[in-house]
Amino acid sequence: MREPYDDRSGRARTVTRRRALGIGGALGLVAAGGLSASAALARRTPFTGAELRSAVPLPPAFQVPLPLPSVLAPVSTSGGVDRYEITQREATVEILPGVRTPLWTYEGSFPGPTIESRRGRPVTVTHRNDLPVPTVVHLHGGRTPAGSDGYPTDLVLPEGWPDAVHVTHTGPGGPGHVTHTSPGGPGHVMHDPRAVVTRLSRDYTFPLDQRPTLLWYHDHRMDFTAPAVWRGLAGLHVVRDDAEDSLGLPAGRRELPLMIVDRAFAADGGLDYPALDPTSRERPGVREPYLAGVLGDVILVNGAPWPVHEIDAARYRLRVLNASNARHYELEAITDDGHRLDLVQIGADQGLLAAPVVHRFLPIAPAERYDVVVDFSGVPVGSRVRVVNRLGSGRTRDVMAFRVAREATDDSRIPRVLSTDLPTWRRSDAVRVRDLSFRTGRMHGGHGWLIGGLPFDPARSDVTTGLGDVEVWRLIADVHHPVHLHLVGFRVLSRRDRPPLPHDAGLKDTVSLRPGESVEIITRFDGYRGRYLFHCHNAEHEDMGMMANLEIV
Ligand SMILES: [Cu+2]
Repeated sequence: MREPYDDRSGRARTVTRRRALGIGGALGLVAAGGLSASAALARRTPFTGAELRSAVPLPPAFQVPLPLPSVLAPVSTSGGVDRYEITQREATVEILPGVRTPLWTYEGSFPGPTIESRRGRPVTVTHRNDLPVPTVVHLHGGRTPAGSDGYPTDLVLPEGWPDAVHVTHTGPGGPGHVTHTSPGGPGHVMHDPRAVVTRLSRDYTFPLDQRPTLLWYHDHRMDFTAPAVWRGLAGLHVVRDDAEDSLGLPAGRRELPLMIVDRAFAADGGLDYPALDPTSRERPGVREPYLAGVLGDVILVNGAPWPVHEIDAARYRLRVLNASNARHYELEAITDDGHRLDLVQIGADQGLLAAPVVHRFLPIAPAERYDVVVDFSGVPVGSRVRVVNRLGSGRTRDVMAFRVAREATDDSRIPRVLSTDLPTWRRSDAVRVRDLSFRTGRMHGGHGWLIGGLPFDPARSDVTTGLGDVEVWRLIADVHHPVHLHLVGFRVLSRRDRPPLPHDAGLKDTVSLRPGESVEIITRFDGYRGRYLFHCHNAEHEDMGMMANLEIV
């Protein structure tokens, strides 16, 4: 098999030593020498963003047990709908051993509780906002009616949030009116007459009429998504169906969700984040060196630093999510004696592939998911398999480890045919082709991240398409931009005018554009009419303008 990243070869290693320069330096070049200089520099770096350094002692790797997020129990299952309640609240959690870290959480934990659902069975989640700021919930990858999709101005206001200062509304659930200050400062105000603002709580309904896969829910508030997710507002949502259950894939305790993030810790034990306004109340944005993205020096999996998990010598299904704000990973699994285990990809963002794809390492951008089977049966009992990020250096090279604890029987299998329902859209099906650039630029007198040369404006129409239309989008990037479409899954048609890479297989909702790269995707705008979004899922880029409206009529 062709190695996906062979075009970058060994250069990344030399560049990581120049970390002090980072992309902060590259952004300096944007001002001095224009976009091409930025792209030229970024092309030689494996990351986009700048790394915070923790101010507390960090634990050794592979000591803390891997937590598994608790599965939320429904409050009701009557009437064909599973009903859940989640309270968004502050909580203090021990992430690093002996260190107390205040977080913003769903139900007091990070990650939030997992919701397990069945294809086609609706789920309603009542989110109550007990946090000090407005929130918005988006179910990433959900095929969701627009009213429950978490549009960034559909705020849920906390108690005591002043109506008059930034938001006015006509009543809970009623038509709202949001006035919001932009990153450009208080002089620039945006109006969104279509916002639906509620106070204290909101019901989100998810029909889940979609392929089974790993979704995740997270905050999506206008201008403040990055700090809110960084503080802990993220959780998993699994969709299953009978067809997938009958495949014989590793299941039960041999199916593990792995939510990977990076974070940094301040001297007081709290999470460090370079916000201009640490309260996330008024002024969005981050300090200049971090404009390209905020990276942490601690890798957490399911909320634990560099954890270890005891396993059987058997196949495991690993459902990997990169929930980091800006960090990219190239994951590989290496035994202590240096042997690399195959990563057998069975699924992408939007569910099962047609057939398994074997990787030696897997690149994963923010918000992407991979469903992977790893066979540990050949690993001697008592030894260890490390999951490593080839793009990291020093401590960020380690992610987690598995310790093989015992021999075991294994009746799981990986069928040669995993699914037969993947869309087969062809170029000739497309009723239109759009070109969309994802680039840095000026926004309201400051630095921004732009789509098609424009920063996000909720009141502007960007893409309008008909329900059922098939379109080809040609996306082009300056630095790394993981591009995410709400509502629909898509297929990757080409990368750099060449065939897609092996990890582009299947149905995706987020595609990783690497520096200077163009990618073509094809999709059918199916499901629901209404106002949706597409955006960069580097959370800092997203907050600094890199979103656009997707109107389905
Ligand atoms: Cu971006």
